[in-house]
Order: sequence, then C-alpha cells, then structure tokens
Amino acid sequence: MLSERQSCRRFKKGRSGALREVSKRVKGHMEQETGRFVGCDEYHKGVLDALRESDPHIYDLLRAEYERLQNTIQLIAAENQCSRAVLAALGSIVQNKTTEGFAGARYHGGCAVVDDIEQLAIGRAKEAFGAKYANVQPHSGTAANQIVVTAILQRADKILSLGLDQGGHLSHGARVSFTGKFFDVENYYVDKSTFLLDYDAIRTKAIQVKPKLIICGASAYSRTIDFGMFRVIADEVGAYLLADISHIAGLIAAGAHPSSIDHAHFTTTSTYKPGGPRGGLILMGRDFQTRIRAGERQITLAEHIDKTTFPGVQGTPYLNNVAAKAVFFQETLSEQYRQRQFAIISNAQRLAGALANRGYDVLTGGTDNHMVLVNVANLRPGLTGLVAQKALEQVGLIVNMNRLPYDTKAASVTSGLRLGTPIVTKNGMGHEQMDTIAGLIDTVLRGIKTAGDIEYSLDDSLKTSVKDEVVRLSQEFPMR
Ligand code: DSN
Repeated sequence: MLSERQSCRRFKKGRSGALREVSKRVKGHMEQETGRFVGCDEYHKGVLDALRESDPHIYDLLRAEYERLQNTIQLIAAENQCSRAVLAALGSIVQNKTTEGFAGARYHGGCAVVDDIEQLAIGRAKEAFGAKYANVQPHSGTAANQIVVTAILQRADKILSLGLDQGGHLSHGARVSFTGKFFDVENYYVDKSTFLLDYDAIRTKAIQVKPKLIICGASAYSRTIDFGMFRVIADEVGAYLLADISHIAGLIAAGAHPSSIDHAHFTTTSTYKPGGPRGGLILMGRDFQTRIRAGERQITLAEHIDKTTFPGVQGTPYLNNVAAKAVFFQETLSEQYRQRQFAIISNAQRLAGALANRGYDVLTGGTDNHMVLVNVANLRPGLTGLVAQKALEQVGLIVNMNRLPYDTKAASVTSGLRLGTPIVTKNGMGHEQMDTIAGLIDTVLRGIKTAGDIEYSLDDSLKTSVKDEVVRLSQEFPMR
C-alpha cells in the first residue's frame, strides 16, 4: 500500500495539456448558445416531473427504491452510491446522441460536444489511475473483459484464472459465460488452509498450462493482490496479464491498494463499484504501445483494443454514461474521495474484527480491502449463506450470500456471506457504527431457527427490535 503521503503527491500532479485544451473548448461550445429555446437547466429540471406525469408506476417504484435505501443498511461489497452530479449526467440529453467510433473519427455528424465529453472522460481516467491509455466506452466491467479477451485470444486459446467458486468472476472463464464457452479455461486456486493466493502454486500451474492469458483480480478476495508477482509469472510463460480491479478500483485510484496499471498489460474495471455510473473502463500502462500483429498489419495494443471495442464488440457508446464517468473520474481526484477509500478499509477491518470477537469465522482472519468474507456455516450447524442473507434482509441489513473457497454447500445456498463497507462509509458511518452493525448481525444470526438449507424462522420481537435499530441508524446516516 502507498503511504498517505505518497498517494497525496500523486494527487498534486498538474493537469495534462490535453485536458487543458478540452477545458478551453468547453467555453467555445457555450458561446454558441442562442438563447432562443428553453434553457438547458430548465429542460432538465422537469425530468422527474415528466416521469411522474407520464408513468406514475415507474415513478412510484423509483420512490419505493429511494425509501428502501433510506431505511436499510447497504452492505453489498459490489455496490456503491454515486453522487447526484453523476446521476444528473446519466439522466441528461447526451443519452440521445448516436455515434460510432472514437472522438475525432466518428461515423455520424454532430459530435463536437460529445467528442469533448469523451476526451475529458479519457483524460480524467488516465489521471485518476496513472494510466497511459483509457477506453471509456465499455458498457460494463464484463464488456470490458469481453473486449480484451476478444482482442487477444483466438477461439480455444488458453486462459488461466481464479475459479468462480474461489472468488473469481463469471467473465474470467466460468463455464456459463462467453469466456468459458469459447476458450480453454484452467483455474488456479487459493491455498486450502489460509485461503490466500499462493503465488508459487500459481506459477507452477502457469508453467504447466502455458496460457495465452492470465486473469487476476477477484469478486470475493479480501487480501492485497500482488500484481507485480502475477506479471513475473505471466512474463515467464509468455502470457498476457489482465487485471480486473472492479472491486478495488477506488482503493487503487486513492493509493490505498497497490496499482495494477504498469504490471498488467490490461486493467479493466466496472465504474459503479468504485462509486461512479454503471459502465466499464479499460486502462493500460507501460504496455500501451507494444506492437502486435492484427491480420496483415502491426498495430499497438491500444489501437487493437479500440478496434475491438468498435466495431468488434460494441456499437454506439452510451454517451450519457461516458459523461457520468467523466464526472466520477474528476471526483476520484478529490481529497475527500481519497480519504474515503482509506476509511472504507478501516471500517471493513473494524467490522471484521468485531465479528471475529463475537466468534465468527472471518476468512483469512481479516481484510485489506472493502470486503469481509464470513463462513456462517461454521457459526452454527445448519446455517447457510442463503438463510443468513434472507434473515438479515428481513431486518433491513442488505448483504449477499457468497460461495467460499472449497465450500461444501451448493452455489444456491452457500456457506458464506460477503459484506462490504463502501456505502456505509460514504454515508458517514465509522467504527462505532461498525461495532453496532456487527452486534445486529450477530443477534439475527444467533436468533435464526433453521429448518433445512433454505427455510428458517425468526422471532417477531427480535425482528422488530433489530429492524427499529437499523431504521434509526440508517436515518441518522442518510444517503449522501
Ligand atoms: N461482480 C459481481 C459481484 O461482485 O457481486 C457484480 O457484478
């Protein structure tokens, strides 16, 4: 992990020349305003009113979701809460623009404004992550992975990745995903006793498998990932390295987890997990100009990823999402965002400690990131992740069951829970509230009367008292 001082230094870097150029052009766009129509602010101000009038059902459902969020506590490690500025960009008229291609090389007219939006997003993404190349067009993290994999692999080429049931991700080669269908996938595993990545075992497997691509990064792994070690292994076997940092992208941007950017050939992330809009991002560091053969030509990896994005995999980018990504990347450069990433980890460590003190089996004994993995089956015989998730939801504690490495229970019930602290931290909660939440979780899980892997009952008075406390806590720390 970078020290706070080192990561601060990164944040004091000046703006790049390209970003300054785009900023100057923004003024030019504004001078072209004619003032003959309803102003932009006025047009967008009516957005919620228009929805209420035209579709009261969806409007009411939006309100219901808002109420749900305000009266429950969000502990899903894959969720975050974007700012209202990001929401505004998402709900803007930019969503109407159709265009294919990239800024300066489009296949439709009328792109001067959206070109600048995309260039701002690219420049800010590079600045946020210390990257040399950024592609802001992927529709999601999975789409970003699909683009990279499609770019560099031929059908039936070999991928080596962390298994889904070990903490990996569907798009890293699970049988049910496109990666599992079209490529030859082998998995590496976490150590059976420590549940940690064992880099010697990964190297041995890589030498044996000789993959063309190694994928690192996880959906359920609470310890620091050594991207440098993965690159050493990839280089030794002549493989490309893809780091999917979706879960820890915010921590990396803030310097609270070591960066993958110059170790991996490709880094991908979803943009909502670190707190932005839904969408994906592809980044490259030192390898961005490495030349590869594409058909008859030699092109750079960066050009190859662009071409595989469009026309290879996607059509028109979601330009409202691109605008919202730009807003979000700017937010990640703020001191407030940076400090929050350290607080997210500190809260997760406190939550892990409070649960461990109450007798819970916290995987790996704690956490280095935003995530806490708990084996609930080891707490009480007969308790499953599914029952724990459902019982906690009844009192307003929103979590997700998770298969644990070497889980003996089926994926539909699991032995584990995965908890995350990004949203509670964003809403201002700290250590005191983590202790309270651990106590509430404990009260519910010890109070459950199980009846098989799926059915259970919870005493009404216990339910009411925990729910009241959850509502009180969530109202004390409303959505920010
Ligand atoms: N990656 C999934 C998760 O971690 O829950 C969501 O996209």
